[in-house]
Amino acid sequence: MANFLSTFLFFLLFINCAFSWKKDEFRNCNQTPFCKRARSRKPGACSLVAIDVSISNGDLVAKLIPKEKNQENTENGENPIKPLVLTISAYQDGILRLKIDEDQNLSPRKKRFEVPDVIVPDFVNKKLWLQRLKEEENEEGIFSVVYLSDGYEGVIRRDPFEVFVRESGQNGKKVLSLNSNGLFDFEQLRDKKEENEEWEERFRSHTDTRPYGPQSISFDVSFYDADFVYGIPEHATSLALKPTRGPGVEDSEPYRLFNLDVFEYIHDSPFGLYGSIPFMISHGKSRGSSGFFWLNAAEMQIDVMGPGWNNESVLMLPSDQKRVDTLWMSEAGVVDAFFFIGPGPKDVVRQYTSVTGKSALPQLFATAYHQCRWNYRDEEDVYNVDSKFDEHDIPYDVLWLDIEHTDGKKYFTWDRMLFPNPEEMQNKLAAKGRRMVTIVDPHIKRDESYYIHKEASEKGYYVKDATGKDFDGWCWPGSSSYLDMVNPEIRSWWAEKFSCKNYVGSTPSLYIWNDMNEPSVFNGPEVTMPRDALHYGDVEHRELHNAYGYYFHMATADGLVKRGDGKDRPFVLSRAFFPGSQRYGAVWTGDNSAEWDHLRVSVPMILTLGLTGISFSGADVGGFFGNPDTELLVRWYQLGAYYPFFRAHAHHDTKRREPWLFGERNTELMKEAIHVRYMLLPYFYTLFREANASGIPVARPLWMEFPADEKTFSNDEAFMVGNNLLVQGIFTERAKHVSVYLPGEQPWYDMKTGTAYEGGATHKLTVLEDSIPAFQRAGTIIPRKDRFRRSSTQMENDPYTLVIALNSSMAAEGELYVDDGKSFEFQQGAFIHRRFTFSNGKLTSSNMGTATGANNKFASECIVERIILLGLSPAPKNALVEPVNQKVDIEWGPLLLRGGKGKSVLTIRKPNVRIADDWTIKLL
Ligand code: NBV
Repeated sequence: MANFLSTFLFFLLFINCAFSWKKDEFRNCNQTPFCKRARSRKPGACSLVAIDVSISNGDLVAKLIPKEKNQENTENGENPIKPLVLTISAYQDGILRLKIDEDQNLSPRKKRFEVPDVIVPDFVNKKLWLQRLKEEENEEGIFSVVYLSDGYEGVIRRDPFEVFVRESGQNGKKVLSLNSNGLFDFEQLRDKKEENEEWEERFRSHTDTRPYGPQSISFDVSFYDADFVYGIPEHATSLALKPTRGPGVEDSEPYRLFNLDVFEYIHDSPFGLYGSIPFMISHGKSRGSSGFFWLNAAEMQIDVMGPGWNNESVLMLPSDQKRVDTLWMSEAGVVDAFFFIGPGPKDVVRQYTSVTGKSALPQLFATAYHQCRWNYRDEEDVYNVDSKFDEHDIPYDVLWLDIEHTDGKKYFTWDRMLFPNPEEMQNKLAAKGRRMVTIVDPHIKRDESYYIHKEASEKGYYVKDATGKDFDGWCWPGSSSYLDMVNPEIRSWWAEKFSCKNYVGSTPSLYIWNDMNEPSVFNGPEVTMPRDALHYGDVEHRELHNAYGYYFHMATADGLVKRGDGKDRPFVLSRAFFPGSQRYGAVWTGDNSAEWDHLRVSVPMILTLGLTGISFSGADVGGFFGNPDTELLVRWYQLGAYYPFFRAHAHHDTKRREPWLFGERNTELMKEAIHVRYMLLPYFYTLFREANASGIPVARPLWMEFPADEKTFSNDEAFMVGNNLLVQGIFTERAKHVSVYLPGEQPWYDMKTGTAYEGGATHKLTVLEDSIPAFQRAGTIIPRKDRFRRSSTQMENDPYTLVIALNSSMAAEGELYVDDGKSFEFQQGAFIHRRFTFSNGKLTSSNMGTATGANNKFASECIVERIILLGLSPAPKNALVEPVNQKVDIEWGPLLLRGGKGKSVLTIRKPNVRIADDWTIKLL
């Protein structure tokens, strides 16, 4: 009976959630006491001063104490106010790290949580050993200064305490600062002031026992010479973050960072979604970019202050010191903050990813097209969908199975009525070079006959509730518990579950999808785990909430690596994320809706993820909830083909929407969009390698490539794929015209027609049905593979096409990166990385630092079968390949790109040079 009742209640709850997003289910700042307290503080409220500033162990150290008080002072006569310990360290490449915590020697009530496993081990070795402290005094106070990098210094002002990075030398301009507005506050752990002091917090029907009381931290951070700030995903909102406070901003919530499973999220809101990255990047015309990262996994709220928020006249600021002020508030943890000096946007991203890691290089198949739906019902459905792709000549690489493939939502099992022969099914697809993905969520069904539950409960591997019992919450399987993934032992146990032996019915061509890992708990406060639940090491859930999904993703990805004996790169898609998630796999933007506004917001959401290290991301093509009309679906395919992660997905209540279900013409259009992606795979893969090496994302805001062009700063309708391609989405129904701003001084070539458009201008273009505007930047070379196969695997030995878009000096350059597409051997130099340069009528292919000859374990016989030159004049007659001294045909003719008929361009046919070799092709 009790069971029936709870199931009934659960369905009531679910039905309630399923209709639309209920704002009231989630806390706003006013209902969140730490946020409300921090937001109500006035500038200058912080009374802390820095004392005992010195150098110790290569760091600058100091103590923070309240002004005119000493350690004997008490707050309300009860709790001694203890000094806080401040440490500033400098790292190579212009990174300043600031830590502030309670003094461990004064035995605080509990050690506050510092997030482990995010900072990459390599970073620690980049510490600069500070030796000298320079003291300065002027009318603004006493300052202690340390070296940060050539041209920059780290500074601490004593009274009131302030930490900043400035340019060294005469002008000493500030770049980034903390506590310049005096909003710093650090609630130290303490005993109750009175026996009956109320520490509990209630929200709806939930009570948070808060056994440790208030422990929040807040402070202001200022970005100088900044026009805009960006970053801090995940929110469905604009790329340039809109102010949340200040004149003219009514009633806005701060940007919330709290991983949540939000049903039917709205397309423009600062509310927190599935993942959190507390990293913000500023950009301005006069100086460039700087960045700020706070490594903290508790709930965070961030205000972006509009000019004049503190009644300071905007006119008072010198025009070259335009500043964006922000307020950062977190419920718990410590201050572990990083300042990045830039000065270019790419520098900031490189600096940030030197702390949290570069994007993993995906297997090649994962960069191709994925077909998903909740759910492909059974094996027959799978075979049918698979063969329809072939019938319609549409390539795809991966077919996905959602929760219904399991036996009662017990992950690692199969519903054997629907999927009697899962291995055979995977093997049949694998024979065509295709893979499958199954979903594995973190909620474990509390069912004694389920081996995962049995082992986990016996070993004590579940997160505990506040009373110390296994936490029991509701999710898809009903009563569920959650593995304590913060514990490395549990992660390694979990990883073992992915071996082909342990995961019965799996084969090496099966990969994994982690959903609901915020974690989602249907009957929990705000659809997640109670904050007073307990983890490994007595850490409260409130302290690490935002990192839970990260650890789950990590353990799953490690599982796939172990499964392949460390040889194969894993592929795991995760919904929740945290700084560092880029090292473990892809993420997607969750349950969007089949609406034009959701198509539009997918661009800033993906660009923001890229700016904050997560290059491999995408949005559900077609929109998850609801039925897209055909035009929207087609436009979504056309845009999605340029997302780093390209997957169509749909809710189970929606109509089927595979690309062949909308009439011949629309099938053609969707197929065309998918073909564009396959054609560009060599270019995408080269960009994924760049992200892997440098952290620079695959999809980039225009200002990352054109940092001095103000017109690009708030453009979030167009974006760059690498530095060679600009893509403009079409976000309205039956659009006739679209305005496209093409930055820079050089022309751009329409990818389809070869037509040149002037740079530095806005062009009003006629919108076409068959594609969205995409342009190749003059001065670049894009490698492509133009033959179409069933999957990327089957294109492995196909020849290349090089598209050269010439700039006004008749020059261009580009890159091609190739490896085996699956193993880790590229880390040992098993790859081909070429640079192509065109100048003085000559195309040259040269090596970009690959191990050559016998040392290079990766060989490829692939050749270049076609070279297309855009923007060439005057017309050459012949081409000569060197060193073989062979003449090859050239011809003039219209650019023929998938049915489009364009400008007359020059094509060099069949030069047949190998991509692995050095060669030159001269136009004569
Ligand atoms: O597993 C079912 C879905 C999944 O298809 C979707 O992509 C996830 O974001 N999942 C959420 C749970 C239910 C959502 C209503």
